[in-house]
Amino acid sequence: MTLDLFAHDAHDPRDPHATSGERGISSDELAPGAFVLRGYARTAVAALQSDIDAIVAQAPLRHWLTPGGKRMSVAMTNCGEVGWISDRMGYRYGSHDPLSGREWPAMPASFVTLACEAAQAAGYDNFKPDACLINRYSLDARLTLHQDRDEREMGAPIVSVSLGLPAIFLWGGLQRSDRTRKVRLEPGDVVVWGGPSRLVYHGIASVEGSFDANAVRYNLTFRQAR
Ligand code: MD6
Ligand code: FE
Repeated sequence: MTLDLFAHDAHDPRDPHATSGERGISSDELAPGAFVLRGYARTAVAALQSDIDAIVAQAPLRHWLTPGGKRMSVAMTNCGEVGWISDRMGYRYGSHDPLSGREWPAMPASFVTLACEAAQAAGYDNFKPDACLINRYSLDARLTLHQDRDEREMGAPIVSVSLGLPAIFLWGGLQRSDRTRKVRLEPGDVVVWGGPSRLVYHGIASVEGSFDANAVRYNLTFRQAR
């Protein structure tokens, strides 16, 4: 399926009136309520990356322990009113970075705008993200199949932005044992999901290498957590 996305888009400074079709953006519907907006954030990747670097300077990326005591291979940090935390006590959202004891860095206005516009393009009005989880994947990092269910507001979608190296995203069903399909996510792709797909199992199977041995993948997920 192809949606006609925005008639205008604030992320393309060259032509704010270009239609999504003119900008080469298409959308795949993964399942009811879940869309991959191909290249939606393409013109914003450099600005997003420098905002991420500034956040990481205040709240460093770290490898959380799972409640079972395993070190996660994905390195994480947060910005926004609350951040996603994991340790032996479980998964949860908290207003302070446990490493520093300080509040998480504020969510840049450009992040909020991008997340809200992408949500709207997928049919979700009034998205108000209060949490942005920043994930960094090196080549050996994986994210096993999981549901995102630590948020209070299950009526709100999640908006996920891919940057850096491409990755193979696993898209399953509402049961962990459901078949998964593989979706290749490239930098600038945005996945929006909610509604009947809000609790679909998903993960990252692998990250694709490149000639640059230091390259990594970043992913931003915006949530309405509280
Ligand atoms: C990732 N994303 O793309 C991992 N969760 O790196 C997620 O786990 C995720 O992309 C909820 C909604 C969208 C996502
Ligand atoms: Fe997730």
